[in-house]
Amino acid sequence: MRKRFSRLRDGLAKTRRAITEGIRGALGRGAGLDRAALDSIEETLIAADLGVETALHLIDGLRERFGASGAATEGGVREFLALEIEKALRAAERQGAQGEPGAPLVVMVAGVNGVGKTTTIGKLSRLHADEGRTVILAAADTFRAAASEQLSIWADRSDAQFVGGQLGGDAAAVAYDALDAAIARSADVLIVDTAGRLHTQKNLMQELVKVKRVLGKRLANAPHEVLLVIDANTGQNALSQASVFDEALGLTGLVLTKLDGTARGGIVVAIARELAIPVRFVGLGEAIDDIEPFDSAAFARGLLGVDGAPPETA
Ligand SMILES: Nc1nc2c(ncn2[C@@H]2O[C@H](COP(=O)(O)OP(=O)(O)O)[C@@H](O)[C@H]2O)c(=O)[nH]1
Ligand SMILES: [Mg+2]
Repeated sequence: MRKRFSRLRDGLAKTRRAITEGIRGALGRGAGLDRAALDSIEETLIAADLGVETALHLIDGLRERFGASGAATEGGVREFLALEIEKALRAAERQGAQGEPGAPLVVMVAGVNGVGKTTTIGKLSRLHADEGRTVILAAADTFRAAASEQLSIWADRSDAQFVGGQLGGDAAAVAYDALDAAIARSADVLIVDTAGRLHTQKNLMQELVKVKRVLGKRLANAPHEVLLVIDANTGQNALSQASVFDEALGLTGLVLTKLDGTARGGIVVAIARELAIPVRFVGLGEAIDDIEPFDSAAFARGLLGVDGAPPETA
């Protein structure tokens, strides 16, 4: 438990430092939460990628909470922001998909190139295997030869089975065959990897829609989860990625990768608040266990440094 807690805390270190230093600087002029201080905190929040809309909402809240007296302490401001952010994250939470008894849980994973889809699938596969579930990974990324190979390596690492397709083959056909195999072998979970694409590439988005539709033909209600993987360093473009993929596929959740080392962790808050899509997992490194289920409270506190955790080095 201790270790997992610290990992998220470490991942948020850069974003937290930027935010807490910004708040300290704003209040450090000794004029309390005056207009200039609020402006400066607003800039800090926007720089951490919380988004303009969310930043304005938080600043309004601060003005209301501390406005009249203007006598705000650094700790008080941090506590207030952590609570407001936790509220925003909780509002987007939704129950995870269960799948149906006697049939595999089908998870489809999408996202633009290089965000960490395949790596995330390997990590998720490991999490399921650790819970005693049998997992099949399907390589419906048929664009690159290396893609299939990469996924099969993750299958080995996570004790999952692997179903691939031919290079340049039909992604939907691979997905269909893999679900067929998952049902025949009574697998508990099928995770479908897809080729990276820009959300602006209409024909490729159509292919994804087809993958989704075909899964539903083989098994009613599949896929049960449609996850969009987003690189935490993407910045505000993540918002448009999420909204376009959501429109095409109906996302059930997000995975935010590469939270380790980014100073832009606030994007999670912007997405949750503006799109109401829940974050399911965060990626905190390249190794198989560098993943954590998303925890709204831990995230909000880690972002503002009010989690009371002992220092990382302890
Ligand atoms: N630091 C860090 N790197 C990651 C994380 N997730 C994935 N990566 C790296 O991002 C790169 C692209 O990952 P990949 O899974 O191939 O992306 P895909 O193209 O979306 O399938 C690889 O070098 C991964 O090791 C993460 O959470 N943290
Ligand atoms: Mg990939």
